[in-house]
Amino acid sequence: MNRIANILGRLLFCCVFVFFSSLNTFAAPIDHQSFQEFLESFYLEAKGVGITRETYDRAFASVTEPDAKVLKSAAYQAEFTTKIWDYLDARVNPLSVIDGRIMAGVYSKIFSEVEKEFGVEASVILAIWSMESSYGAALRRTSRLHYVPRALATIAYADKRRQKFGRSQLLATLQIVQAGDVSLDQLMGSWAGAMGHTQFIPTSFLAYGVDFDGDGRRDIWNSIPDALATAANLLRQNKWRTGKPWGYEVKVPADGALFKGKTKTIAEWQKIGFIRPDGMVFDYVGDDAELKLIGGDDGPGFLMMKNFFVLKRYNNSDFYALAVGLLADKLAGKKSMVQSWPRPAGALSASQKFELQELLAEKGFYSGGIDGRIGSNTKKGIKAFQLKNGLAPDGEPTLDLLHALKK
Ligand SMILES: [Ca+2]
Repeated sequence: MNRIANILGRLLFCCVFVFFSSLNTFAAPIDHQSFQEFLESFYLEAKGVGITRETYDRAFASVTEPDAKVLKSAAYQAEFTTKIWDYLDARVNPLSVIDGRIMAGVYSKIFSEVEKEFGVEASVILAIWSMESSYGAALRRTSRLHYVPRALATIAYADKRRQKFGRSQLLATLQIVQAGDVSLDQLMGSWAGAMGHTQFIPTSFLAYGVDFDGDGRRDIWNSIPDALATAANLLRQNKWRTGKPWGYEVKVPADGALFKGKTKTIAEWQKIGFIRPDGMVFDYVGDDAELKLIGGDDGPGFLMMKNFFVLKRYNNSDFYALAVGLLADKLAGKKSMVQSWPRPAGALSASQKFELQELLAEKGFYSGGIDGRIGSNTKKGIKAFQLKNGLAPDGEPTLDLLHALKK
């Protein structure tokens, strides 16, 4: 358990709701104000939504300058070349499944109450909890957390591209402060303001936050019942269909890829020749489903139903919603994907990625988590190994490299 907790603790924080895609960030003050001048002028806006001077001053009492780390994160340009199989390897793997089963046992009473109240299956909430904060483990990495009023004020003040987001989220944060859901020293979140076990941004917290343990506060930071119920509430409010699948993996018939992005009933898809790869029959043949080819035209097909799109309300990404769906299936003991992803020749499978990290660690080239995520630290380790062994230091995790490590 310790090892699992430790590994989970190292899993990267997953930032929910917020997926920024444009490319230019100018981390410079907007409107030529100093940060203090900005805070002073923003009070008028806060006052407009009912924030008292007392709340405002209390929220910013400890804040003297922008959060430099927030600006650094805001300027970071995410890689857009991530493939779905790499994304899933890092999130739907033996580790997330084992720990999910443990958490399902520990919190079984809460899960059955949440299921009863909100009509959302425990396996789905577990999968979201895993994706958002590694079942809370990410919240213990306090060095990665930011004081939310300061983080959002920084964005509103200096991040041209996200200024509007920063301002509206900052106003929502001040409303949370005023409502007293959480003490100021615990009002921590990601650089972009995603908070607590289920990584809600402030406006979503205000819209969906639930006090499920009945102590009078909606506390998604410390109360597991509140956090899980809040996630379930978001799905319910967006019309989650209890007991129905998120969709089906399908075998795409010849030329079937032409229908990519089209919506038809399952029965209609069947008529065109789409089948389940395990030979099982479709349920819900009258339901609408959209054909998605998330791994490209040569990869497995998916007929995505209503619940898939409800999951995207949590985080508007096909990768995210598919990962939640597949992990939930595994946690519910259902069969997972049958077909393989079109991984390029020489690419590693999920288990081989774990093996690679273990071997690098054993040989002293890597000290990060054994989590199947090939991030910059793992790549650094690979390069160090390659240099030491006379190989071209490209940092790429390939089968050849794995074989070299095994020698
Ligand atoms: Ca509560």
